[in-house]
Amino acid sequence: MSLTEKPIETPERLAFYRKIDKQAYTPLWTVLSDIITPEPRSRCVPHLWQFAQARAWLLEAGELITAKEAERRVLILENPGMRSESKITTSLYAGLQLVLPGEVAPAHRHSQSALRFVLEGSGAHTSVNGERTVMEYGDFVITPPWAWHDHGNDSDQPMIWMDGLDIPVASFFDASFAEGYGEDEQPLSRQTGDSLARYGANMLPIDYHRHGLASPIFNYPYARSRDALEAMQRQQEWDPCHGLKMRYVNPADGGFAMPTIAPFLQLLPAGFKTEPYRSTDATVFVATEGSGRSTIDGHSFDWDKRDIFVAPSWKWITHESENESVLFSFSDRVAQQKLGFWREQRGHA
Ligand code: GTQ
Repeated sequence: MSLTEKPIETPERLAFYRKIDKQAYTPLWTVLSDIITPEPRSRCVPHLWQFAQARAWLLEAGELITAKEAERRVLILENPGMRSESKITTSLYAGLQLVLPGEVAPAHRHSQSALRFVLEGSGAHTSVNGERTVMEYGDFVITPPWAWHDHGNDSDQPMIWMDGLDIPVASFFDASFAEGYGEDEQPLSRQTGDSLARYGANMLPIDYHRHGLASPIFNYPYARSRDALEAMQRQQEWDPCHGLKMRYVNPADGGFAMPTIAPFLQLLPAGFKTEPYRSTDATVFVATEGSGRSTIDGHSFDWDKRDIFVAPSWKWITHESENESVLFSFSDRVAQQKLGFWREQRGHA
């Protein structure tokens, strides 16, 4: 017997299994090699969603249902290996949300954490815990667990962003709670920009005490993150597997910005080809700038600005940038690291 093989069955054994099965018993040796595997075995497959296609279908959805009636007008990006499970990876959900001019997506809250990554439009807003933030292309916005949030669009253009949520994690733990606020918009109690000033200027209020696990900053503006990458790239210190890759942090503790979802932003200079890399956190990438090609588990995906693609756990990935490119990405790395599961490997033999 080993972890990779099952014992050969005999008629006596099979009769025994049938007898105990009726009372909800299963012999471990018949399933061990399926449940404790030498390497991750995932139904998650690599896939790319083209933004142009998604956008057309989102706008079509915009003629079929309002944001208010839908509660959230979102097209879920479903992993082709896990259809009808509302997952982009085994542990994470992703969707594309459209808010049309004049619309509101009503205030609600849930145990699941959400991130937004803005892909089109300018000037729509999200309010979180009494503060409104105005969103621009590439902004990374957090809705912490159980925080009231509503979205609105006072601009004259459609607004589209990617949502990333830990819905499958909450489902796994059977820990989903949700409620509506009862009004479209929550009352505002803080000035726009207050959180970023208070927590996002390399200072913290002198008597700051954390409340909750998410970062107190809830909009990480793209302009700032992009400026940082621009300044750093002059140093020409490229990680062979990642180019120049940064993680969005919670300034209160230096950990990831969210308790369950790890967000990243990376720059690849023009013509850069990364060395193979794999890690146990299946990762969702958004091409924020540029164009290129990523090869995941031997499948190549050409991406353009705004396309979204997913790499499963423990599959080799390489990126090749055509021109200078920026990739936003998110995964469950923060959760895996806290629980002791996370592994990575660079450059296969
Ligand atoms: O904006 O609150 O894509 O509650 C899925 C569930 C977005 C949201 C989603 C949600 C939201």
